[in-house]
Amino acid sequence: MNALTIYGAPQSRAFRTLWMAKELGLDFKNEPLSPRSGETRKPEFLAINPNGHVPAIDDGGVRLCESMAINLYLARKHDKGLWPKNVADEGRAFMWSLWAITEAEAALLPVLINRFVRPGSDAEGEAKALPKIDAMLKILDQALAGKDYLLGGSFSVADLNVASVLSWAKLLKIDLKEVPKVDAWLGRCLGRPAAKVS
Ligand SMILES: N[C@@H](CCC(=O)N[C@@H](CS)C(=O)NCC(=O)O)C(=O)O
Repeated sequence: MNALTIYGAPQSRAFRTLWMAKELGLDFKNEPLSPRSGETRKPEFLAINPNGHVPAIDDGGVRLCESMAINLYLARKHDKGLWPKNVADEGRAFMWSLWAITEAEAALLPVLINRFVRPGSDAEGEAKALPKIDAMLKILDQALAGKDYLLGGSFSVADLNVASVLSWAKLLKIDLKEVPKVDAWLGRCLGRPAAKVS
């Protein structure tokens, strides 16, 4: 029996957690609930995550939601080289994980909705979001100056969390030529074997 169950289809934000579990080489079970299908509103799932959102995990009775928090927890618990080596870098990993949601995802989401989720539903939202995407990508590009990964020389939970959100930029075919360091870093991160989750 798997101690760890990950709820959420690989095409959803559960991709972030499935990638982390594969990086860590964990034995886990995936319940591939699809968002907007009604599966996330069933009482059995609401007992796991009352918000009705994926990803969520049940790790031997530890029930968590929020993709970034789950990944920080798993990387810390299993300490297989993805967890930062000092408290300053832990702070940076927390910062980048929150940044991934509040800056990167917030900028990308309106475009994802308008192009894929409800095509043509919010052209104005997309137009407002595009400059925010440019700004957020420039900040990330500057942060990557002189290093291969966000915390320095090696891939960490900070990279996985930010790159898993930035994978939407690839899906949306956002042009990354003005941000070459992001382009190369994202290629390195998403090219990892564990990032192929389906
Ligand atoms: N901030 C949350 C967002 C989770 C979320 O909104 N997930 C979507 C799927 S990608 C969802 O479960 N929606 C529920 C539904 O529409 O049924 C996280 O990062 O985990």
